[in-house]
Amino acid sequence: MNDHYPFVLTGLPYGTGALEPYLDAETVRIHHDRHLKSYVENLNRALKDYPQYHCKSLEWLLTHTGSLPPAIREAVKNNGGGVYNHNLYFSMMAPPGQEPGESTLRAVEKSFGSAERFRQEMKKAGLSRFGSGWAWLAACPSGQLKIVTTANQDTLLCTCLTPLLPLDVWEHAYYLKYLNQRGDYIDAWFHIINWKDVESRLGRFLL
Ligand code: MN3
Repeated sequence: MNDHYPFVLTGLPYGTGALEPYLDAETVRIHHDRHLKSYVENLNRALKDYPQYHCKSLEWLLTHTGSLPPAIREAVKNNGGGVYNHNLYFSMMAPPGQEPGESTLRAVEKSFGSAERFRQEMKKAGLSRFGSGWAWLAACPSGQLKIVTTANQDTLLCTCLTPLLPLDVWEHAYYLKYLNQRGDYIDAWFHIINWKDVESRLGRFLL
């Protein structure tokens, strides 16, 4: 992926129907091809007339929003955050049938007591985020896992937390199939987690 201006829409690592029946092809297609695409386009539009930022990475832009010109600060924060969060989100889902590996399971059990308890906490967090935002499984520098939420397209980049697993709880992520039943979407999403990716992100904390 092009990690500087002009940012490009990253392709999905699976077919739009690959997450069925938990997440339908139409939801995945519209979410990726329209919503994520708009974030990419709006980010590029915001940066277009500011060549001094054309060599900057997305992470740099998102961790330096305070130093950006006021005219583009919000647009870069919201659309850049949208690009960053969605690239993680789409890459961290996978066709049904994956299970957490041994070391991930151990880390989850150590922090939450059990995998079931982790699912309960994650669901509770996703449901409690009022309006639009994200729930995250994240790692503290100590290796302790925790669940947090962020509003809108805020990222975890300016925190000390390492994101391990993002859950998009914006209505656009589930409304076509689940209408207003966010909890049903979250229950379904547990079946399509890319645990292999969680494990590799968790890797450095397991040493
Ligand atoms: Mn979304």
